[in-house]
Amino acid sequence: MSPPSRRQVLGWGLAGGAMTAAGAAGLLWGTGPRGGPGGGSGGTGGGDWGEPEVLTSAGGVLDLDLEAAPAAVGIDGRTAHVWAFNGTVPGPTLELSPGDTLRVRMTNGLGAPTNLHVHGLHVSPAGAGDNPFVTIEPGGTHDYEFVLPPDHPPGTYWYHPHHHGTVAEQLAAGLYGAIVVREAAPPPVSRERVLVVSDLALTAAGELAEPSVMERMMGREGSLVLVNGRRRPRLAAAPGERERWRIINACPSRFLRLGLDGQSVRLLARDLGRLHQPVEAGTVELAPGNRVDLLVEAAEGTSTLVASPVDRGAMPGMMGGRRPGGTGPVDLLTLEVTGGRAPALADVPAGPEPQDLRGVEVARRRTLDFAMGGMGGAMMRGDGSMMSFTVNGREFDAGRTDVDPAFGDVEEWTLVNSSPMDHPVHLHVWPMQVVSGGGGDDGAGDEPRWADVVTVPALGRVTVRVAFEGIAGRTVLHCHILDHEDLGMMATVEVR
Ligand SMILES: [Cu+2]
Repeated sequence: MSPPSRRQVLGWGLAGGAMTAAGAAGLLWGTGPRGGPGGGSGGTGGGDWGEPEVLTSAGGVLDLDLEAAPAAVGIDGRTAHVWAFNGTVPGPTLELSPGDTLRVRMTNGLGAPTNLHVHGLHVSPAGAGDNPFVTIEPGGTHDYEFVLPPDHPPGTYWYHPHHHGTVAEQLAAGLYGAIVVREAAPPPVSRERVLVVSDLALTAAGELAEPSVMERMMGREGSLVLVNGRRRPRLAAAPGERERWRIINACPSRFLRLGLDGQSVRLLARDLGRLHQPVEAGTVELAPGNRVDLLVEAAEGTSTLVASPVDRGAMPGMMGGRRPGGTGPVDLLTLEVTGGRAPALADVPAGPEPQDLRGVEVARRRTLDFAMGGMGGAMMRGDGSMMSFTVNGREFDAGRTDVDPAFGDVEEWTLVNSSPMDHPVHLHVWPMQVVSGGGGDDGAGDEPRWADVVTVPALGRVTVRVAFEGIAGRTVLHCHILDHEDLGMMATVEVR
């Protein structure tokens, strides 16, 4: 991978704190002398590598209790008061196979409504399924049942709350976890790791910090960027080993442009889509919600996984020149490769030929316009209430049906962004194939490019095709800058 342009030493609070009222007042956790193990001068960060508990299906079923509740967790040697699934950040990793049934009895231990979404899974959105219209009141429970079809694409997915109006807040508080759908014949690797990347904004006392109105409109970015709830963990490998990293961007708004200096890295999969052949990866970019599977061929030395800043646009005249993602590179983890050389592994065989909708007949074409209203400078009010976030000019209304594909049809959608900020668009249940626009050349050439979050650049457009097959029902599409979604940039989709 290409090296990061430069390296900065980041005090956690100082990085993003400049954009918050709390940060300006010096109240963010980390604005004082850096503490905790490894947090001192030139430290490589606190804590060693770790992953959440893994819960694996047996006999075709994974059955678990999941409670969303306040929790005190240790981060970098200190105590942070967050919200967590089953007391850990991230929550447990759920390991499934195609055809499995996932049953989750979810309990709401928060003081606010919540629910659960299984991001990327091709499962029914009806009833007890992946239903974004469910509300679990405080103290309540809901029994979810997600039935994966036998031909469900293997891959890296994740879960998080999806209750409209509080999604960004609940993710920013610590509520997310990984889902891995196993392959029958995985590529040969020395080991596999799950890397859930998230960000947190904490006060000096370790409490969750409130975002400003401006931060919500830009999409909040916590200054403390974590991998599996740890700051700059260290992990070890031997030369010649091959690792598979399943990386999930669980940040509410932060884009990740990832580079791993000094190592040979190949892109194996994006979102649900295993590439037919892995390709050499320079930097790879993940919008919020995106995943990548990387193959790392370990070479002796010490390397750092760095998230470089991504310019995702700005609102003119409203940010005082500050732009989201402009806080400098962030070191995510350190890989130390030492010791005797591992025996060589077999080559990675080609994956299945991906489906390609480019040659098929399109039943219907639509244009979906993602807009931020009230942009005319003077119209801006201090409370942000003049700013509307819309799809085709309308804010989200759960009772209205916006997009109504017929079951079995292939549709072509032109996703238009008429605003000056990027919007990563996520469609639940049915994956999208990018057929034009979208940039982000990942080296896979003309190969079909599948994703469940597609970034539509500021003032740009992207064309996708979607096959509404396998599953019918009513769900949503929305911007995965989750503050934008909460502010209205979401539409209903009903497939009949
Ligand atoms: Cu957006």
